[in-house]
Amino acid sequence: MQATTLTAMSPVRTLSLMLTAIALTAIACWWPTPAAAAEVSLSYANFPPAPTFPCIQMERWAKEVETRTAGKVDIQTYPGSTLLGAKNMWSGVIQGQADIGCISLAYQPGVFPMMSVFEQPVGFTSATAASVSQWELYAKRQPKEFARVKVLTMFTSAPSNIMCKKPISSLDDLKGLEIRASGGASKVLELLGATPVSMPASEAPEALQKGLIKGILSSFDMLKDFNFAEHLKYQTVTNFVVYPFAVIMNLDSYNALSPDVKKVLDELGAEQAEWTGKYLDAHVRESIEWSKNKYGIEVAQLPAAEAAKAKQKLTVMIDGWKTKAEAKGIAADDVLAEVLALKAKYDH
Ligand code: 3IO
Repeated sequence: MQATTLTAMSPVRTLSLMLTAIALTAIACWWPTPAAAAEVSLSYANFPPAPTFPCIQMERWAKEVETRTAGKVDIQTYPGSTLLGAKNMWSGVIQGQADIGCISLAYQPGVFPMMSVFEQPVGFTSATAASVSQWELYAKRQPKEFARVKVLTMFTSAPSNIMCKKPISSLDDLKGLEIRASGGASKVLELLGATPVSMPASEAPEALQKGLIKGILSSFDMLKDFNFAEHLKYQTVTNFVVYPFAVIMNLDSYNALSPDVKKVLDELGAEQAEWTGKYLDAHVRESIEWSKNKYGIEVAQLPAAEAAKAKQKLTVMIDGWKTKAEAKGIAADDVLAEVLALKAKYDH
């Protein structure tokens, strides 16, 4: 008797089951599915902590790419050296440990004979002007020092100043003083008689805490973003150099992208350089105000006579850059003239 109950389903019941199935299928098709999973997921490594400007620009870029590719591309960001650190960023991206990475060129002296022109004391007074100039020079000349990667954008720090435990009002005050810097900025300190201690920005907090350094030569955003204003009360405006950066992508990762995605990335290069410069220039002003209010920092200009002396001492630096660049087959005079023309065009 059991068999009968199983097979003899009433026609009404069969119809209602069929209708239910049809209705469920219809609902399933209509129900908004979560945004289609991204077709491409890219990792983006950065060395300093998340609140610093290289990471702020990274998040902005990631968001723009996700929006402009309508969710096709998903960017996983790794701030604070969680995927690659300052020293293995360049090689790590080339090897594919991250798809994208942000490098400060000053951390690898000798590797970028052309673009290190932006580490020279040519007198940029804003991150916006220097960033736009750096990108324009790169885009036009495509130096072969970057041939192993795809360059997505470039930008610079704001002009570098001395953040110190003691006031600096003359070059004499700098004599033998241990100051953290890197690349071109370290060379500046050496020529002025200070004792440069070279390391990436991400290692500076520990060096300061251990008393290995008395100050830092970099841009004023660090006063707030690394909380350096707490221990470095005396700021001396020198505008010696900027630190150039590059956002680089693994070549295989880039080549694997579809033409429309490549186009989105390519078109963002110039815009991102300018966005980052503008963000940073505004943020430096905010950082100084914050530091004055919270820690009562003092900001002074290097006296004009001392600044003139410094400028004189630094002229050999540009000659040194030229010699090294020429040895690598670069038309150094031509490049330098172009940088100065870009500066005249954008820096006022
Ligand atoms: C910098 C690097 C990482 C985070 C914030 C920053 N502000 C200015 C710089 C420039 C730089 O590369 C350096 O080492 O001072």
